[in-house]
Amino acid sequence: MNQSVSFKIVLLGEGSVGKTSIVLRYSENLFNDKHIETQQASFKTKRLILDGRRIELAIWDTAGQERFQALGPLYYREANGAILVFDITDEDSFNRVKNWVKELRRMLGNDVALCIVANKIDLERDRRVPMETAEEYARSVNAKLYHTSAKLSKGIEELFNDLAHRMLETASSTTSGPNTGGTGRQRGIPILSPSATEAINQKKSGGCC
Ligand SMILES: Nc1nc2c(ncn2[C@@H]2O[C@H](COP(=O)(O)OP(=O)(O)OP(=O)(O)O)[C@@H](O)[C@H]2O)c(=O)[nH]1
Ligand SMILES: [Mg+2]
Repeated sequence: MNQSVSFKIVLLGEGSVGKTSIVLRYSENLFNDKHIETQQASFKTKRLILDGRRIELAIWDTAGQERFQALGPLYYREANGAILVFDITDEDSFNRVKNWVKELRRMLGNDVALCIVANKIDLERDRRVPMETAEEYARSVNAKLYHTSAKLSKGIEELFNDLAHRMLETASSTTSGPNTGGTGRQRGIPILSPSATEAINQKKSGGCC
């Protein structure tokens, strides 16, 4: 099998939209009904095999509350993919996603794979953001829209698999190799030695800054 390729993914979005829940569902298949406000960004590592390639995802979960907003650039700076989450029952959270999209496009250009995630689809009754509005918006900014429920484990696996595919495509189409993006961003890092893999594993789960 080929070398591993490592990608950084960052989750952004207003407080309470379900970022931590999405990561928890994907990494450990767990769900917590309580909102424990994220205070410090942390990451989890997930390994998968796609198209015969070994992939390692470093998934950064960030704090959504307003007072942490200025820290965003610390976490999205070298991201290959960004998951921008809103809660379908909260219109403000959708507007917040629009702000993130503007900021990411401005700071990272078009190479970052953007996923807009409409979370809490199990609360369809209380929906405030029409599906068509979200779809139209995602198209207009060249992002993909995903519909998820971390609670019911719907759409989560598909979200990360699809994003991994997209990042892999972008990395493969970079002829000049990794770490050569115009923005100085890493494009998918081949992990060359077992010790490099080990170093990442040691940081696995709960790394924070
Ligand atoms: N019904 C429903 N509730 C959800 C879903 N995802 C998350 N929640 C709930 O929404 C609340 C907030 O979830 P979190 O994952 O902590 O939200 P967050 O975006 O990480 O919030 P911050 O850390 O403050 O930025 C919790 O009570 C979760 O149980 C979902 O898909 N459906
Ligand atoms: Mg959180």
